Amino acid sequence: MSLEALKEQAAIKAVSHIQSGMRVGLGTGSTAKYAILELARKLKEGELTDIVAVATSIDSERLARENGITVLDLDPTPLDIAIDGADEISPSLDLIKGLGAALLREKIVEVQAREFIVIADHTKLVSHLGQKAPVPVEVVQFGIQSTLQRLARFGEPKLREKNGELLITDNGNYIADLRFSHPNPIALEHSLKSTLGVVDTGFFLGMAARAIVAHEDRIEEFSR
Ligand code: ABF
Repeated sequence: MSLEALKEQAAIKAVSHIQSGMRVGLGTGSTAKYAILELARKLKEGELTDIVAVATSIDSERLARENGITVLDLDPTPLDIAIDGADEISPSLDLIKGLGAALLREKIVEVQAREFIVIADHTKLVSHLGQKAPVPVEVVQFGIQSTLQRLARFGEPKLREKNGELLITDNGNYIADLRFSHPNPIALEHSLKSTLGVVDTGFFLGMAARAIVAHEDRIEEFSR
C-alpha cells in the first residue's frame, strides 16, 4: 500500500472520533489534509452536523473553507479535539512537528484541545526524538545571524529555504532546522525557548493524547 493510502487511513480513523457539535482543530500537512477532506465529506453527507473548526495554517483554512467547513478564528474557548500530523513520534507520544512550517499555529491551537490526536504512517515512529528529523525552530527575522550563532550551542542550525529563497512562515518568521544530539528533549526545549530570537520550537512534548498510526497490515492506536 502507498504511504498516501496509509496517511488517509490514519486520518479517516481519527475523524471517527469527532462527534456532531464539536469544535475541531484542523492540522496542516499531507496527512492532516486527509482528515480535513474526510471531515468535509461527513458534513456534506450529513454524518456530522454543527461542527466549527479552527485551522493551524492559511493553507488548511483555505482547504477547509473550499470544502464547506466553517472555520473560525481561535478564541479562548477550548477545542474538543484537534487532529494533526507529525514528523517524529516517540514511544512516549512526544513529537517533533514543523517540517510543514506551521509549528507555531499548530502549538497555539493544539494546546487548547481537550484531546489532541496525532496521525501518521508508520515511517514517523522513532525510538527517540531527533533520530531522523531536525527540530524546526521558528525564529524572528531581525538579527538572524546572531540568533543562529546562539542556536549553534545546541546543534547545527540551518535556515530553511523554499524555491531558492528563505522560507517565511505564516507569522512572518524564519525556520531554523536544528540537527541535535541532545539526549533530553525537555531540557533542550527549555534551553531553546530561553534563547533570544527564538519564537517557538517543533517539540510537542506531553501534548498528544493519542496516536493513530497506519502500518501496512493494521492501524495502531496508542495513548499516553
Ligand atoms: C504538520 O505537517 C507538521 O507539524 C508536520 O511537520 C507535518 C507532517 O506532514 P506530513 O503529514 O505531510 O508528513 O502536521
